[in-house]
Amino acid sequence: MVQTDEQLGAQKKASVFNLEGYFKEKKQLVEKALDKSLSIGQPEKIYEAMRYSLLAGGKRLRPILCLATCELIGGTPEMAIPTACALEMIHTMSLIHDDLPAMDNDDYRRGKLTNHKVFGEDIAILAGDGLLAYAFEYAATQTKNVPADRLLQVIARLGRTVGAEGLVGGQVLDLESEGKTNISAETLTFIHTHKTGALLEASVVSGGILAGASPEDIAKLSKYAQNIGLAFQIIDDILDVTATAEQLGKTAGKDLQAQKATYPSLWGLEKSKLQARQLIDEAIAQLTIYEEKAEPLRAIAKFIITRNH
Ligand code: GRG
Repeated sequence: MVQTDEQLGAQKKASVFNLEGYFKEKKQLVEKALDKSLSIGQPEKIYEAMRYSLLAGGKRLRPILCLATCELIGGTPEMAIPTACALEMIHTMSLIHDDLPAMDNDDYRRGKLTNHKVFGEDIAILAGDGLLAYAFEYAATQTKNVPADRLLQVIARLGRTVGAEGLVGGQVLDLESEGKTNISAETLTFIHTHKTGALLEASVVSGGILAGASPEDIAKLSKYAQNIGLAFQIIDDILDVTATAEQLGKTAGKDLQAQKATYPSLWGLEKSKLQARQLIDEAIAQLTIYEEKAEPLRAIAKFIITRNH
């Protein structure tokens, strides 16, 4: 039967992926799991500090990417949820340490006072350390129905991601570059692929590993993640210039104030937007073979460049 243009249009509309609904459902799952993952123990103060930042909201992008990829490769949310929580614990600890006076010195994060502003610097450092250690313990002990060799790969990957090969390395170069006016695009890209990209890539890849992805899948997923990771950071830099503190939930204009090299300072706003768009197109191109099963990952990639917070 030949379909009319109207019928085809209606069909297309109905099949448009509902990212808002998807985010809402996955976010609820993640929030519930995070709340359950960490109850108050002794000494109470450190658990309160850890929970304060872990449950302070945020987009929960990393856990959602992990869940989405696990499902894309044929796994279940149950297989990925402990790793998804571990990823958010690692992300949260990196934000706590990043906000410290010795680093970015921020008073607000996710619309709330930063951890050290509420609990003091000493406890904030320890809350970060506690979350980092617990992330590994949690993924290792709580993951069910996943072969041990896959879990071991995920844990090794997470270790590499947080260390000098990843977040720590990126942060060091970022700190060393502050106030320098001659930072190259290569240095800036090194900083961001390590500081931001590495954890996004680990989120995507770990979901795949848990579900038993092939080396070919992992290669495609890695490329997808590297591209969205860099685009994410370009947009972050753009938002630091264009968004309000209210939209960001943290101080706006911080990069300019700290004389940080950013993509807009290097390329200007228009070229930065164009580069981000190209990276997203390349990321989406990696997903072709997965057809409609990859709709969540495609929609997340598009969200990254249209987000305003
Ligand atoms: C990991 C051992 C270890 C130490 C930390 C401080 C540090 C080393 C690294 C800094 C990492 C960092 C803060 C990178 C910035 C990443 C980034 C763009 C954060 C904002 O992410 P969103 O927008 O935030 O996903 P929400 O609040 O939505 O989760």
